[in-house]
Amino acid sequence: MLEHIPRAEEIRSMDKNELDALAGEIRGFLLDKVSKKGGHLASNLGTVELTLALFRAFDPPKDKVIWDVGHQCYTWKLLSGREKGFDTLRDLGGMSGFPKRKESPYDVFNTGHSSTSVSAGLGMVRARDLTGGRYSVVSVIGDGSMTGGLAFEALNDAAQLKTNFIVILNDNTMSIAKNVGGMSRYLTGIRTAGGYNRIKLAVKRLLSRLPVIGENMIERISNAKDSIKEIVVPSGMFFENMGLTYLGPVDGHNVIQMEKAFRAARDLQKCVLIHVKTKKGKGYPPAERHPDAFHGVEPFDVRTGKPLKKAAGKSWSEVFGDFMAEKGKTEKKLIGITAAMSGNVGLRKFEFAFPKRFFDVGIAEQHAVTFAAGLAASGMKPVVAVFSSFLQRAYDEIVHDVCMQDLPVVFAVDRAGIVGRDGETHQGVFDLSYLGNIPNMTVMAPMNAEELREMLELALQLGHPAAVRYPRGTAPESFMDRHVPVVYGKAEVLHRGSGIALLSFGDMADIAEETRLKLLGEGKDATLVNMRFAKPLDEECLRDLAPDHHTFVTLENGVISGGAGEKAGAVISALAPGARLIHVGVPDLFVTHGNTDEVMRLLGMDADTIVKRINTTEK
Ligand SMILES: Cc1ncc(C[n+]2csc(CCOP(=O)(O)OP(=O)(O)O)c2C)c(N)n1
Repeated sequence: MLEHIPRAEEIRSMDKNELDALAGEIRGFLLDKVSKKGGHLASNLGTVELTLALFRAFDPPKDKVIWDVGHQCYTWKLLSGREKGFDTLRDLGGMSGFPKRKESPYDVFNTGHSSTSVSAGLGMVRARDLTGGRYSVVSVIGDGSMTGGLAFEALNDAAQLKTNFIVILNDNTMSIAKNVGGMSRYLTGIRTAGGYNRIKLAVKRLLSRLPVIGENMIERISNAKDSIKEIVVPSGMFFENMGLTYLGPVDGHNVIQMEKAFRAARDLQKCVLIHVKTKKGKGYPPAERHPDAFHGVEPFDVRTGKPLKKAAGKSWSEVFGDFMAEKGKTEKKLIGITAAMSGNVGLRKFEFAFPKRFFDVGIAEQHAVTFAAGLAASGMKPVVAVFSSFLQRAYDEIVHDVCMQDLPVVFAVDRAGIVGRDGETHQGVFDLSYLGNIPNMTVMAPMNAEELREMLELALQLGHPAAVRYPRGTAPESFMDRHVPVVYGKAEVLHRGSGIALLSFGDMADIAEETRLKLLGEGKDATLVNMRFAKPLDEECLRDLAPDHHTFVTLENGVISGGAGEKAGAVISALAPGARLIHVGVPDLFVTHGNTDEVMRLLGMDADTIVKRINTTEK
């Protein structure tokens, strides 16, 4: 048990044994809290000693530390006075699971999406130098996040620096799952420091046995550390050749060793990359064995590692994954693409069944999209499975590489809508707006599993760009016990009433139906439409409703501004100029973390609030 949270000065005065004991207690604390509240576990267990070393070598918050993605910052939060926050971790109004500037001066930059820390850090370095500041700037980035192009753009720029900037590469060989690609292979190839020394000795012995090389020569070669390094260990050469100084690899669970490297780095007037090796899930055997399963967790039993609650049914991601695995059997040109999220988006079955047609491109959404465009231009049927919020990264690639060329790329847009406890960086609320404005793009939103499958089928047959967006959580298999097959561009009228029309997009169907039933209880027989297509909109359906409806309520799990509801509203205003329009969706703000239902109520996206709005004259 962690009985006392030490202050930075106390951490600095601890010896190795005390530091090891503290690290163990912190792990116990994190395990206890995360098992109760859910959150990111494995990455946080891996960065305990790294955080302690940062507190010893630097003086935060004067010195700035930026955590890439930020899912590994729990020890940082704990040691910067936020112990109590762990009781409300990721609750509505509680402590965020990611760094937040408004939460603490120790959080100098908000993160959540990967690969931003080096750019942000470099910006802070330039600002420091322009204003004569005297402090260190440290960006901590994982090997997974290093696969994102933005990180390379920033390192390329940082190589020009003539002042100090420290990048700590936290290499645990894992992204969420096993890291992929050339950089990952390269990092794995870099030997441990001990290994390097052993190899140096072996070379020395080998050379001494060669008759033509004398003792002097051996010494000279052995001392020419860099050239020996180049011969036997290409340690950090990639970074060195770029113009960065490489230090490492350093044992990321040895506080003293890391502290030494960090202190040495502080004195160099250039960008220094310190390669730290850690173990994801360190100290909790189930997480060490299955670091991907313990990357992000729901509340679980610490003894068994098993979730406390059983899933209520198949998730939307699983329905998508099953569709892909089945479809792959007959559609030989079907390609599954993920940006380091195979398990999360449900592509695992496809990955195992069709390894040659599955591509994990690393945390590289931009590349994933243009890569898919290249595949589509060559006659393949690529499906990019991606979270709505991460697809934001690839906007230009969607416009320039896919839609402008009208290429048949299918986007399976997962986590579209309010996602809950991960909070503002992960809310998938912009896609209806950002996809709905692009020529050649079709945008569909299913209300249940059956529709998701049909929409994916339709998207694959279309021959043009198409996106199917669906939320986090369990997918209802059917809705209102009825099924009308999906037809391109057509909405489905679920109930025909008059006066009030509820126009629902995707998973808002259940809230729309709840609203309809409440209105019915008040004697108002509202029409309920499952719009299905955000683009193209079914204008014929709206024309049909215009004569006998005075109020149109659009419902979408996304931002109102520029969304499907506003677009429908423009059509309705032209068809029925006097009609009252009510848009239900996310207002013009970034949506905080918290339980999804609570958050939706806060935003007025619940049936009670909708009925209230309908019953007032408020527009
Ligand atoms: C742009 C973007 N895409 C995907 C993700 C989802 N994601 C969160 S953490 C993570 C893996 C990060 O790996 P790494 O940086 O090595 O950190 P580790 O989890 O191993 O500590 C991914 C893919 C994200 N946060 N941002």
